Amino acid sequence: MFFTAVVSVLVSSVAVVAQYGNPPPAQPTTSTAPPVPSAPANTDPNVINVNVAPNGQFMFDPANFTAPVNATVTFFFPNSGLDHSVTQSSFEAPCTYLTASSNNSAGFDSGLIFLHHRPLSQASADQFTIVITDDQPIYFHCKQVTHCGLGMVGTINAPTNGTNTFAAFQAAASKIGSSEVTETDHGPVTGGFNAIASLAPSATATVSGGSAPSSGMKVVASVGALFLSGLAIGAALL
Ligand SMILES: *[C@@H]1O[C@H](CO)[C@@H](O)[C@H](O)[C@H]1NC(C)=O
Ligand SMILES: *[C@@H]1O[C@H](CO)[C@@H](O)[C@H](O)[C@H]1NC(C)=O
Ligand SMILES: *[C@@H]1O[C@H](CO)[C@@H](O)[C@H](O)[C@H]1NC(C)=O
Ligand SMILES: *[C@@H]1O[C@H](CO)[C@@H](O)[C@H](O)[C@H]1NC(C)=O
Ligand SMILES: [Cu+2]
Repeated sequence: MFFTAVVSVLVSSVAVVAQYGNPPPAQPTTSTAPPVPSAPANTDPNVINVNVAPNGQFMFDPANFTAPVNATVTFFFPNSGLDHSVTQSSFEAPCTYLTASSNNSAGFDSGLIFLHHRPLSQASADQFTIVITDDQPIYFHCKQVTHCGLGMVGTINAPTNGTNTFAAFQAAASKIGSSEVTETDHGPVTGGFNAIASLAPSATATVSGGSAPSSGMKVVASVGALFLSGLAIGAALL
């Protein structure tokens, strides 16, 4: 409890500094991170939960799965550590946001989730949900610099054989590796191609399937957290 409270105060003050335009603070190390809420187990094929960077690993879990039309896929962000995103891309350009073309509408993008700029009391598992609209493959990655090149990518309904498989997509991302181009973060983008996000990511009042950041603190719901998140993003752009 005491330890958690100390960490909370530290992170709170960091968040205040960040709002006044200083560069993003040093990332908390994993040894000081609070418990990371994890996604509930997948038992319903129409409701799929994905952990973003479980245990600080640069991965999605699951990273490669099928989802029927109308299924909801919800990404659970950790409440500490590095910032991450769920950003739609294409097989051809694994680490690049999918812009609209004559072949496709623009991709969905959670935007980078600046969780470490928040007080831990508000850093419950942010969630970002997409609804599958087609049986065609969906490719996505994390836009945080270096993460995609480290293989932090995922596929939904990718072919199981041939050239455009999950394995080939991840290999293509890893091949980009450290020459990955830094992507601009414009915050969340709703919509998408073969899957649609209707809402920006938001913190939730309850933490499903994991421990709350601190047992003594009530987790504050979305509005305040989104406001803070907006400030953090604004500060990062200065
Ligand atoms: C998906 O949902 C829409 C709207 O509710 C419905 O019209 C459609 O039949 C559903 N498709 C499938 C494959 O379930
Ligand atoms: C659209 O798809 C065709 C066929 O796959 C491809 O040749 C073309 O380059 C694509 N156009 C764009 C703008 O992505
Ligand atoms: C390759 O995948 C297609 C569907 O994506 C399937 O119909 C076919 O049987 C697969 N072929 C092999 C050799 O696994
Ligand atoms: C990706 O998922 C599909 C469907 O679940 C599976 O058939 C395929 O073997 C997986 N590919 C890899 C590389 O894990
Ligand atoms: Cu990441």
